[in-house]
Amino acid sequence: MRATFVCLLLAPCLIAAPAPRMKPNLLKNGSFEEGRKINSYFNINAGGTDVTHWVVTRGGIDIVDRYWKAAHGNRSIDLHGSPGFGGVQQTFKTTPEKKYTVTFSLAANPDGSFPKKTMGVSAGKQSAEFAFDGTGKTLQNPGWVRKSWTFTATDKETTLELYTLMKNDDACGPLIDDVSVTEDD
Ligand SMILES: [Ca+2]
Repeated sequence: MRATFVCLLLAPCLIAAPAPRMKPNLLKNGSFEEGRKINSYFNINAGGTDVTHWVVTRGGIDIVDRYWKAAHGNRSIDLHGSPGFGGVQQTFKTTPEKKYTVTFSLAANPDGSFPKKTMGVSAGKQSAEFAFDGTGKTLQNPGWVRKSWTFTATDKETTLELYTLMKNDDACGPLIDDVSVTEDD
């Protein structure tokens, strides 16, 4: 009887315990899964919008479907096109003075001649640089790592750009996937 009593007493508490709150991703198509049908990879030059909700910047990029293992889903982006030194950007609503955290997966095109890659992330006028060493990585295991960076919004909307900082290996650049922006507490 005592055990039953304890269970009844605890049950409402367990049900009422708050679930961890998943903060919404302010980006659309952050994993690059939506977009035109492609076979293996597809080069997109600056201004291109073939990756739904994203705009290609600078030179060109490749959207890649299963040629190497994506960090999430089937598709990821090579920030170097075929060839080109590019980036991708997306604009979303923000609240001035609020902090936001950008999180993404980073790797390197395993076919490149220079496995050490560098890339940048910018939000408005703030930016940060990231590096990845793809030495020994393969198409089946690109070695994706999670990176994050926090910025403070200055306007009612913010444009996030992820872009290469490299000037060599013009068809084999840094790889990105699974990008999110969440508002900090
Ligand atoms: Ca993906």
